[in-house]
Amino acid sequence: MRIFSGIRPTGNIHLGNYLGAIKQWIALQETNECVFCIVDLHAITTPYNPKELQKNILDAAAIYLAAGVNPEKSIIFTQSSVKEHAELGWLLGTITPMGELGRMTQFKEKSKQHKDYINAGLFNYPVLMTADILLYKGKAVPVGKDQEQHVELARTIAKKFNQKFGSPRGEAGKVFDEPETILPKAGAKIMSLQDPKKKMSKSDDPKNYISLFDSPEDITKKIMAATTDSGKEIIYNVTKKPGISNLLTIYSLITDRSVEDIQREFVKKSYSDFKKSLANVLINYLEPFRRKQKELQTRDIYVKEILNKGASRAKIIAETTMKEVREKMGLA
Ligand code: AQP
Repeated sequence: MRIFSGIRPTGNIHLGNYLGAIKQWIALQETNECVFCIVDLHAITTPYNPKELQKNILDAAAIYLAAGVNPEKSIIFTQSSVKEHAELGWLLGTITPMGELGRMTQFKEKSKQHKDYINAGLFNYPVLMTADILLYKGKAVPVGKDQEQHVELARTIAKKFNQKFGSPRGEAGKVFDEPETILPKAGAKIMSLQDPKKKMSKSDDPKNYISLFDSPEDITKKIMAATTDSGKEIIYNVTKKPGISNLLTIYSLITDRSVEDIQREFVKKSYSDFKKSLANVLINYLEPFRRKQKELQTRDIYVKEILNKGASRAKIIAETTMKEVREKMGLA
């Protein structure tokens, strides 16, 4: 099965991005053909600094590699280096109803967040994301909960395309499969450390998230300062204890232990004991990420070469799909 997923190089990739998306990729690449993109064309739909974009792309590539994405198995590349993404995005825009785009939660939230940066690219984001997936005939998309609505829309657009341009031969006449969302069983929505009712997000103040490259000191500071709830017990209860529940979820996913098991360990212990232990667990878990980043920072050429090779492999698939799409749409 071919799988597609990506991350916006918009700064510090965090624990939410990792637990919601990247951790799944590592397992999936063992038995599937995976295409993992650094989606820079999506990154520029919200305010950004052009001088920092190339660095953010290389940082994202370092995270993919440090997390265990294997460039021998999976295709890793930067979206803008394969022009077919933009072309297919434009073509699919012509069959996407405006109403569907206006319903998208991400568009509404980002428009509120960046009131003076509400651009057509942000509105069309889900169309480009559909193009990203369909260009590789992706059958499944491992993402966090916040992206589920976009994959649903990708299914709608794929269906519309098949109905409008596919051959009338049922399954056999289909140009695109309708891609499925793959959500992790737990960790599909990691919450902000300071406001556990909001999702962890890179564009928030760094106090709200643990970046995968955070120093041990920063990890300890952020976890110790994370919002907890009234009461003393370390119990999973999202409604009554959203802060502690979020920290328990993180603890469980990082240690591969059940939440119940962790709760048992911390019966009669304080929030502070629990947080100290979580900070230590995170510091150890993220140590290879920091080490790999340091190593890769001195090996820009090597990382760029991986991205270039990935782009060449991606281009072969993308060109084949585009040839078919142009023919079906009467453009060739
Ligand atoms: N808090 C989260 N919990 C679980 N998964 C998450 N993802 C994002 N936040 C969480 C998943 O990470 C992948 C990459 O996300 P993205 O960079 O494409 O954009 P995003 O969803 O908008 O992530 P951020 O961190 O909130 O970035 P900004 O602040 O730049 O918008 C996706 O699979 C996403 O579901």
